[in-house]
Amino acid sequence: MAQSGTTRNRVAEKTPASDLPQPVKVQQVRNTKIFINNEWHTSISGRTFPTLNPATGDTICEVQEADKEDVDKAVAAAKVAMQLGSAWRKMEPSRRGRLLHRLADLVERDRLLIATLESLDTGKPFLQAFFVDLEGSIRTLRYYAGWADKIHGKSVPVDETFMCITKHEPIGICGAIIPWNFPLLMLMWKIAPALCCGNTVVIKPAEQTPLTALHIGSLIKEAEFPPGVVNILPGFGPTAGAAFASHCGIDKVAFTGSTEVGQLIKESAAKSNLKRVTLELGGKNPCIVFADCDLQLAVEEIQKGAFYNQGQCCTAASRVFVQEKIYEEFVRRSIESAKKIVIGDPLDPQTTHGPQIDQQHFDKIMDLIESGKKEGAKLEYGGGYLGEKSLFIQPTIFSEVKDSMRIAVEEIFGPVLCIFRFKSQQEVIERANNSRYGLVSAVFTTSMDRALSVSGAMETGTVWINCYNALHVQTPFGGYKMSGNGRELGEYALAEYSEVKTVTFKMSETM
Ligand code: NAD
Ligand code: NW8
Repeated sequence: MAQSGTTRNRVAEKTPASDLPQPVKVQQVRNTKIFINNEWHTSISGRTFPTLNPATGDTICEVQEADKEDVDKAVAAAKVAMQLGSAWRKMEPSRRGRLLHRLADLVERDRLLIATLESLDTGKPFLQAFFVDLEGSIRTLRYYAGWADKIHGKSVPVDETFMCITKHEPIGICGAIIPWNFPLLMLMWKIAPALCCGNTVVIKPAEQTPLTALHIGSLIKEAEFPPGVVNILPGFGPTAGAAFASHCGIDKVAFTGSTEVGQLIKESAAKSNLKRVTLELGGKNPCIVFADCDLQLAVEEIQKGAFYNQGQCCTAASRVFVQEKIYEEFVRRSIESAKKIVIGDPLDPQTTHGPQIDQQHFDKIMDLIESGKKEGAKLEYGGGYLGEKSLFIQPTIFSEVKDSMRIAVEEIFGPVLCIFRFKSQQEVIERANNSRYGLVSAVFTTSMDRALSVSGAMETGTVWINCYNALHVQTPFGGYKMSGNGRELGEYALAEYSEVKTVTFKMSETM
């Protein structure tokens, strides 16, 4: 059902427009080629592909399409850059940190342009790109810049005739396969720890959203990273992406995306060279709202959690369990809160909700919304889309959702909030954990005891208590169960980008 009429339910709190960052007018996108060895290359096949603006359906520009042969070329360059005696290999660790800081400086300088490109390519509101994606990216670079000269091993006491030390060495050539929901931020979560540990990288941005990654290519060159240290290959998953996973010259792949593709990557890694694999996959993230919580806080945080980035977050709050005593009031306030969301042009500073990424994804979300209606969930708000041929889906709220419905089990990755009813703590813990996923969960309560005991019981890599999407570059992020392998961010991510070497000296003389 197409919904016409008001796309603007309410105008957001007025901030004088002149005080807000403004998008840049992009006449022509400058960086559209394959970036290898600090140079721009056309594809070996000669093919290009268009990248679209999801808000309008227009082609933003054509981009060179990398395939297996281009991946081979990039891996060869990354290998030379990594060789013993190369500038990168010999570089003092603190200089690697300086380079990462210099990259952060350049990202800050181009912040408006990069946020504009991100908004055009993904459809996310420009201000969110500016304040969240760019802020997170800059912080990630600076955090790992600081680690570069602080990565060290230990001396290990064994018996007195030996001296044993451990060294943390780079793994080698690290592939990064990036999704379309946070194209720049996910790239930074991978390249910052990889480079800080002294690796070289080959990156494949998602085919829907290659533009900010390519801009970073130009900044890598300007920051004067040695050629071949960072290589960027726009292209498709089954071609360029699959070539990463099966490549015997790639030592590690870090992937963020769907569980299905994560499984394919691990399989190819096993069959090729047993490359290391870290995976950040989906979630079906439970939020537990106890009757003793600060209700308005819970409503607002969960709302942001469910609808942020049009629901296209691996962290999306997708199963909200509300204790029966406050259930009706939670639903009522959630509807009130959803009415304040402003759907519109992503470049408009008032807009808080943009289009979904593409037609295929739009169709998948609408199919799941229809399944919710058919299976008997109660549609409380939204459920439609705006206009013909548009990718805008209304924020949607279902109540009376039952655990076996498709919308309760499958990752929707769209703006759909599903509300469930629960009675007891024990019951809700079991239901919350009854999922193949285990990325994040949230607990809303004013009882410290309850918060701590429930957080202990959650089978998820992150538990947020009285908050949501509270990501910090200093804290590790990753999944239990089928939500992934390994951790990104924080000190823990360093372990995913280094090999530990034991060096044992036999001493001929002892005291
Ligand atoms: P996807 O997993 O297909 O895409 C993610 C990345 O993997 C892209 O760069 C893509 O080109 C690449 N890729 C695809 N097939 C590949 C292959 N065979 N080998 C190597 N790389 C490959 O995700 P999608 O199809 O864009 O989205 C589908 C669903 O995935 C979404 O609905 C959502 O549930 C999930 N998803 C999750 C995240 C996340 O942040 N965890 C991000 C995007 C999508
Ligand atoms: C890295 C990330 C962040 C940050 C702040 C606010 C809202 C949502 C997200 C977010 C360093 C510092 C801050 C968010 C980002 C990525 C995903 C989901 C949510 N990140 N943020 Cl996958």
